[in-house]
Amino acid sequence: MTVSRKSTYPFWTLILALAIVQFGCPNGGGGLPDPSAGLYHTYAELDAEMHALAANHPGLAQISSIGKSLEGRDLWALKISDNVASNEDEADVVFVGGHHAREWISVEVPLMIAQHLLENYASDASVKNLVDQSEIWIVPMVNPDGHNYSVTTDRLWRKNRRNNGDGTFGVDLNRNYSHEWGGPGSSGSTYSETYRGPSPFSEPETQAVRDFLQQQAPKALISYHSYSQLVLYPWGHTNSPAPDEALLRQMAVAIADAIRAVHNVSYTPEQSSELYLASGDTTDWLYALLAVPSFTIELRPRSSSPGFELPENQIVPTFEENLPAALNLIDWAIQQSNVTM
Ligand code: 0X9
Ligand code: CA
Ligand code: ZN
Repeated sequence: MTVSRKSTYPFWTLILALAIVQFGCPNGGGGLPDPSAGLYHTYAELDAEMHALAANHPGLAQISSIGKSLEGRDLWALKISDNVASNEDEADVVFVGGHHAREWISVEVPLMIAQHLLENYASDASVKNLVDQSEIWIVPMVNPDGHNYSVTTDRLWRKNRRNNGDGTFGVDLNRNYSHEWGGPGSSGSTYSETYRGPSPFSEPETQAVRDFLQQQAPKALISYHSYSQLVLYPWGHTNSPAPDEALLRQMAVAIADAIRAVHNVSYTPEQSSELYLASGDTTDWLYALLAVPSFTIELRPRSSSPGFELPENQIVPTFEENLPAALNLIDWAIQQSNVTM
């Protein structure tokens, strides 16, 4: 008689097990392989890069978490300044990105600004001057849960990953800030892409940004988004002009001019409300709180094709054209602090 095989598992599992032993498993033997976003950074890659920047530039760069996302990811901030460990009496300037999950380029631009400042500090006297006289904060990914979902599951995801409890997910973080929360251009429907959440600052991500900005009280801020190539200034919740309309407009025009000077790409400066009315965004809230210039820059491309899916070969030129404007804004903030009374 023949000997029967008594194994619980079919024979092919043995072959598979041998194959894994032979060829290894991409992720240490468990779970899914790490997601990839090509030349764009995933959350894990951003985390690693920011820690590497801090480690490679001690005294000049310091990483901290300003809070955690709903799913528990740290919201990383990189501070760049001389004597970085001390809170000096220097102008604070903030560059944030990644409020909206699918706007991958909005993460890359602030990250590359940080890289530029740190990698050129020793060789470029103008960079050194700016960094020595200011405290620059880079918060490149405010919505890591949504970004991860965009990378792994749904490229065009916008909101965070709040379980709304009715089968829908997500709050639009750029409708969740408190100034005129619930006003025009935001939705009370959980199904909407512009769902404002159940209350102002209902989300841990916007709470973290709120607490961080209240703490730092920056002299200026840029919040990067995509797409449309716009330089937007408050107000966004109303067509009425902001109290500092003239200054805001002048600065937005200067930003657009500085951008165009690099690659001859046009970004249109305008009041946020001219794009469309929207209530509860970052820049309206900060401007209402501190009356400091707060801009939303909508990065490349100009139109819905390719829209949010900006080709990788445009990451570097988009950074390049936005760098001088960012440096100018830091310089402007320093000059404000130097005004003698
Ligand atoms: O709608 C937004 O949050 C921003 N555009 S995006 O396509 N990146 O989603 C624009 C916000 C500008 N603010 C106002 N228009 N209030
Ligand atoms: Ca300093
Ligand atoms: Zn956006």
